[in-house]
This record gives sequence, C-alpha cells and structure tokens, in this order.
Amino acid sequence: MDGADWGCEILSLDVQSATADGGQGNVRIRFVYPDPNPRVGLSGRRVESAALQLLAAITPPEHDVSVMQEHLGDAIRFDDADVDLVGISAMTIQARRAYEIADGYRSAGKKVVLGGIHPSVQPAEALQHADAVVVGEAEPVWSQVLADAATGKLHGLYRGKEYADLTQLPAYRRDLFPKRSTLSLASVQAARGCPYDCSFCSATLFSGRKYRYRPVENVIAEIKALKTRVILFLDDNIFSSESYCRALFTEIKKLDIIWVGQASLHLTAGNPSLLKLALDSGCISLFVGIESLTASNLKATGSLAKNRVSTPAEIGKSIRVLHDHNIVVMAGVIFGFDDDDPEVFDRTREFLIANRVGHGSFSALTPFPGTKLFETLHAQSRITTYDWSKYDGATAVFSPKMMTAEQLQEGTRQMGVNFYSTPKILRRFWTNRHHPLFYLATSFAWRHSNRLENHVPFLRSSGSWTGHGKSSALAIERSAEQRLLAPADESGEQEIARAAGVPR
Ligand code: B12
Ligand code: SF4
Repeated sequence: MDGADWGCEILSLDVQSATADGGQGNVRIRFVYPDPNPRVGLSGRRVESAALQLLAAITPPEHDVSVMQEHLGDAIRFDDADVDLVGISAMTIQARRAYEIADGYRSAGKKVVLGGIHPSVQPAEALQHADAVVVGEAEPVWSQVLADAATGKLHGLYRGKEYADLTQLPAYRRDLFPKRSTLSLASVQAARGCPYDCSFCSATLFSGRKYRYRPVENVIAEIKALKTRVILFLDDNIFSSESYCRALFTEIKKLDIIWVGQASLHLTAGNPSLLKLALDSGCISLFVGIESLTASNLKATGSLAKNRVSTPAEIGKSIRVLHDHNIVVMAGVIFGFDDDDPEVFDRTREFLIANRVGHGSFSALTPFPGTKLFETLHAQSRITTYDWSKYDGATAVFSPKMMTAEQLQEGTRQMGVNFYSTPKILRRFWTNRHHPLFYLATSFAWRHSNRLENHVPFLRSSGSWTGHGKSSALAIERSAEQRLLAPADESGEQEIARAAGVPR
C-alpha cells in the first residue's frame, strides 16, 4: 500500500522504490502488544489486539511480520535474531510495560517504534524509549516508517497530515494470529471518529469529530471472510448515523450472525425502528456509556449530548426500550465526577438493580493524558500520580471533590463485587433471558474477573514509578495545544523532538 493512498504529505519515498533501488527493503518486523501486568499474567482482558492485526495488514508484503501478544501469554525475547524493527502498541495503562519492552529491545540492538493512543498524546515521553514514535493513526505514515527503517533513517516523530481514508482500509490480517482458547471475539470496525468530545474520553482527540465510514460492502466482505457467527464491533458508537446504520444492518441481516457493540441511547432507544433492524440483524448486546445518573455531571463533561437523556427516570425508560428489543444492556458507569458524593454508589446500585441492567462496567474517573479532564485536574493540582500503570480505571489517581480517593477506589471496587454476586446475577436473569447463554457466561466471567482482581492487590497498584516525572510534566505543558494531525509547518514536531532530546 502506498502512503499516497492516504493523502499523506509526509511521504517522500515509498517502500516499493526503496526495495527496487537499494535492494534493502525487507524489514523483519515484530509487533508487540504489552501486558500491563506481565508478572501475574491476569490482566489486559484477553482480547486479540485489533491494532496489531491492522498494522500487519497495512505492512507491504515484502516485509516479514511476526506478532507477540503478551497479554495472551506470548513470552517476549529481546535477543530474537530474526527481528530488525519492533513496533509496540500502548494505551496509557500499558505505557510502563511498553517502555520496559522498548528499552529491552533497544539494549539488544533492535530499532523500536512506539504507537497507539498513549505515545500519541505523550510523544516526548515515548521518544525517550524509542527510535521513532507514530503520533495518531498509523495508516498515513506507516510506509514512510518502513522505508526509513529499510534505509537506516528511522528517526523521531511520524505524524500524518490527514486522518486515514477508511474507504482504503484493508481487512485485518488474522492469519498471523494463532487460534487460542480465549474468550476472544472476532472484531470489526465500521467507522472512526466521535463528534461529542466528552471531557474524560480520548476518542475525539484521537479520531476526530467527524465520523469516517468504511463502505458497507467492505465491512460485509470482511465479516463474511471471518467465517464466524459472533462479531464484536470496535466502533465507539455503532449507532453513529441512521442512514449508515440502516444500510449496514440491512446487509448484516442477510448473514446469520450475532453481534455486540457500543452505542449511545440517542439512536437506539430514541429510534425503535432502527433498534428493531439492529435486533433483526443479530444484535444481542450493547455497551451503553450512561456515565452518571447526575445531570450536572453529564452537562459538565459534555456527555449529555450523546445520550440526550439525563435523569434516572429518562435513562431507565431508555434502558427498558432496549430490553423490549431483547437486548442485553451493559451500562458503563464512571464514579468520581465533581458532583459525586459517597452516596453515589448506593444510588447507582439501586438504579441498576431496579432496572434489571444485565451488565455493568464500573470505573473510577481517570484523567487520561491529552483529555480535557486531564488538563483541568492538572491545572487544579488534583492529580496525585503520573504513574501511568495506575491509570487502570480502578485506582483513584486524583483527588475527587466530594469524597476521598479511598472512598472512590473502594466504592468502585465494591460496585463490581456486589453487582456480580450470584443472587444478583440470577435476579436479573428474567429480563435478560432472551440470550441465556451469553448473559450467564459473560456475567460469571465478569464475576470471576472482579474477584480475581480483588485477590491480587498488585494488579491495582504496581508500585511507584517515578523515573518519568520530568518527561511527563514536559509533555503535559503542551497538551492544551497538542494536535494529533501534523501542523503545516511541523514546528510542533520539532518542539517535541527537541524537548525529548532528539534532534530532527
Ligand atoms: C476495543 C477496545 C478495548 C478492548 C480491546 C483492547 C485490545 N486488546 O486491543 C478491551 C475491551 C479489552 C479494552 C480494555 C480497556 N480499554 Co479500551 N478501547 C477499545 C476501543 C473501543 C477500540 C480500540 C481498537 O481496537 N481500535 C481499532 C484499532 C485498529 O485502532 P487503534 O488501536 O487506535 O490503532 C491505531 C492507532 O492507535 C495506531 N497504533 C496503535 N498501536 C500502534 C503501534 C504502532 C507500532 C504503530 C506504528 C501505530 C499504532 O495505528 C492503528 C491504526 O491506525 C478504544 C476506543 C478507541 N476509539 O480507540 C478503547 C480505548 C483504547 N480503551 C481505553 C481504556 C481506558 C481501556 C481500559 C483501561 C478500560 C478499563 N478501565 O478497564 C481497558 C484496559 C484493559 C487492559 N488492562 O489492557 C481508552 C484508552 C485511553 C488511554 N489513554 O489509554 C480508549 C481510547 C477508550 C476511550 N474512549 O478513551 N479496550
Ligand atoms: S465517551 Fe463516547 S460519546 Fe463521549 S467522546 Fe468518548 S466515544 Fe464519544
């Protein structure tokens, strides 16, 4: 694939010509997905990395690709002789381990490139552990990275001038990923982007405000090729636009599959005919980020816009519409907003139980770097640790306004334990009976993972990590004006590279 396909102005040389001219185009690439807690090997939700599957797919065929998913049990070996370039993916929770792995490979003489959401928002920090960092989506710059690696010029930051064109997105390369006995589902992405820009979320920052869609026929072709009956849509909101959804669901309906995804309440409960089409196409469960039952929190974070309902009564009514369509609801709830007092846990528990919500995903509010929430709390000096391995959604990493950090952490933990007690799972069964196997299997899996984490305290607290205080602060200072697309004059890149001590 040529970088020009993505409208990338950074490219001056493509891999094909590097191979033809110099005969040195073959790069042996190892993609790595780090386990945030490799010592216990229990974390990282056992889901295959879509990022690695896509990176493998956009790598031209003249290169050799291998993959290591540490969270699925692959053992990292730094001295592997058959590797030239190591590409490591990282969310914030994985950053610490990603840097350990990067340092290990570099000590063994390998070139390392870091990418994914965390290196994209903390590029100066990431550059201290890598030869190169890809800021934002890989598609616009990946051929340039490989061309530079092939000619020994890999260096500094790579950042596309435009978002990826999803009409060109290839199907993920799944052939490199051995079949394992995990719960992993085949995942497919139909669109990227989110217009809502909630203060605590990285999606809009990373993927832009505008939805970018893959052609329906490409999504359908990919699903057909998967030859599986169960699909997970990776989209932040699979109900992003009515016209696209109608076209997509109409085609999926012909395939005889079942699928799960994430959605807002607006185009689901607010549009029963579209919801009915989703049901007919095989939708069995939706993750709905209700975030909070307190309207002032929803207004303050901007997340009122996506669901368009704010009172517990309205939210409950919307959930009932989903239940009426036999959909198992997973409610995403975040605790620790400025208007959350210690009673918030009981109020939320009662609401979820009264509304027979099938699944709940409970997180302590986490100021991920690059988000508006991060900037606000950092400016208010309320962030208590910059040890990214604690940014796991379970640990309180800032001082909440109306409760203590301990109350936030313990209250969030108790929510999971209490919600997934056996009597409570069974009490919700009738409402969620339409998909009994799915409901019970996933409930007990969640119950197990909640209990497991409670019995392994160092899954929550992996010790202090002070070595990166300086670089974090440095990148944080820039975060307000940080953009993921390259500025026209590239002065921003030079500034980051200089700050990281890497001349460009
Ligand atoms: C699917 C998903 C998951 C899945 C699967 C993760 C997996 N194994 O791959 C599950 C459910 C397990 C999950 C869990 C969590 N997730 Co999650 N997840 C997502 C989601 C919805 C899609 C990610 C995805 O696969 N996209 C498709 C791929 C193709 O895109 P991509 O990963 O962005 O990769 C592209 C670029 O990033 C880049 N890239 C990525 N890696 C690399 C590497 C190299 C070398 C290069 C060059 C480029 C590159 O190129 C790719 C192609 O453009 C995103 C939301 C989003 N909009 O991104 C959240 C998201 C990544 N998750 C998030 C969070 C917070 C979590 C949790 C911490 C939540 C929690 N409290 O438990 C956990 C962490 C679990 C753990 N312990 O590791 C945040 C991360 C924020 C941050 N700064 O870290 C996101 C962004 C959600 C959000 N709205 O804020 N998640
Ligand atoms: S929380 Fe959901 S609606 Fe809000 S910005 Fe993130 S993806 Fe978009």
